Amino acid sequence: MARACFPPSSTSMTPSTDRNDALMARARQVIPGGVNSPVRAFRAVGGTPRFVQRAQGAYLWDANGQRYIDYIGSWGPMILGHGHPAVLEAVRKAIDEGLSYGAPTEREIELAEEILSLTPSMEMLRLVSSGTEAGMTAIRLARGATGRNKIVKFEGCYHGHADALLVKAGSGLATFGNPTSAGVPPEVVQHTLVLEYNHIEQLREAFALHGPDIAGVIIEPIAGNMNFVRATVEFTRLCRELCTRHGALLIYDEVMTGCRVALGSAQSLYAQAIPGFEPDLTVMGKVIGGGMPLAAFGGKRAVMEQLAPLGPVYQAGTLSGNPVATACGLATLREIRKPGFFDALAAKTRRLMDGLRAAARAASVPFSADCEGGMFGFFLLPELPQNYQQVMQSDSARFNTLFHGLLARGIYIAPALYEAGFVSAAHTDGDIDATIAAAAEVFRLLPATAR
Ligand code: KE4
Repeated sequence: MARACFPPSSTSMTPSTDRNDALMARARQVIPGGVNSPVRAFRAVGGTPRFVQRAQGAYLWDANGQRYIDYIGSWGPMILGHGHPAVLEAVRKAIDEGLSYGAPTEREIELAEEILSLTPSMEMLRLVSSGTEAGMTAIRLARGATGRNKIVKFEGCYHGHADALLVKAGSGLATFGNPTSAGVPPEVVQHTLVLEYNHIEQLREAFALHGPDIAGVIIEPIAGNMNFVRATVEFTRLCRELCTRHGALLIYDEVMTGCRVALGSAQSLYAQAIPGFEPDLTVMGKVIGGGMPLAAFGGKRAVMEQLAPLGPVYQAGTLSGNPVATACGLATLREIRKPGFFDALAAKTRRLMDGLRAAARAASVPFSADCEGGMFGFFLLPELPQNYQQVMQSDSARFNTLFHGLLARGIYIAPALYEAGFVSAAHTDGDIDATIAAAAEVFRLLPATAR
């Protein structure tokens, strides 16, 4: 998705970043933009990315030895915090047994069984190495299983960087999307229809126009790539009804929300509101790999058996089901399924949001926040947004000031206003209170005119 860049803010409050600056200059010589994934480059907020030296528990240390309370958690996977002893032990043991075999292992079955037991909508799954790969293959599978080409996605949702999904809305419902990246031919996105998130009438109209050709609808049920925007229950019900009526597959992208907003992922929350609710395919990543390159997609047996070697839909991977990554994921899932884990995590996240809300109110800063399990989002807007257009009404200059103010106080949040945040089991009440106190200071520094 194309996103605007903003000028760097004053760095007068930040501690010395000499070594980060030096490393960035060196990185730029050998890695485009100095980073291996664009959002790490701080382009939206300006300034120099922190080069991480090490991490432990809730903390990261940068190249200057400066400590930060980490609310990015590797963009979601680190639900236990960094360096959890049970996870490290499982990984060390796995390493001793070999790094990769390119052959099946018992541990892959165990991890598949573990994920399936938490996610009843899936009867089978396949393990891959990234969320992008999982989302891309779920689309191919939906097309292969239905014999149709059209895919519906929603503006502001991100499903990885597969060509067919790097697309923004076309000029109307009768036209399909436009590429958001150079290198994606218009023909490749001609079958992707981009609709507004939570827009009931548009979804109805899209199915009325294209129903028999739609292979699937892919959605982030809680859109972490719009910071934190929930699909309404009404919208979710309609997605389900229309897919069922028209024979399309409902694909839940739970790469971010999977085992993060609840043990049973976001779909378990919607199933509480809509009895019997299930997506047809689920895409997962991040937490299920515990910090190693691992993701998955799964669904009902009849659909999953369309995959090679059983069926005609091809998919493969040299490192798929890697023995070290599966050990890491399995150890992580075994921790998070312990009784009370999610209640405690959700309580911490709520404590953070409640504290930030109160601090913003005290400084008369327009603010709204939402959270679920260990995932949160906040906006410098008086009301929670419902779609991408509303998210983008956030004042980027004020977010920029907030971001750098927090960073200077040792608090590391995502360097973009459209990215969710994450609390881990390692965050203490003390960390959270320190974060709220830092935010209270920064809220008071926001330009008076903007409050
Ligand atoms: P990866 O290919 O990055 O493993 O996963 C792609 C993906 C798919 N679906 C959702 C809902 C996602 O959030 C992601 C990846 N998330 C981004 C953060 N917005 C990862 C960070 C990055 O791109 O560097």
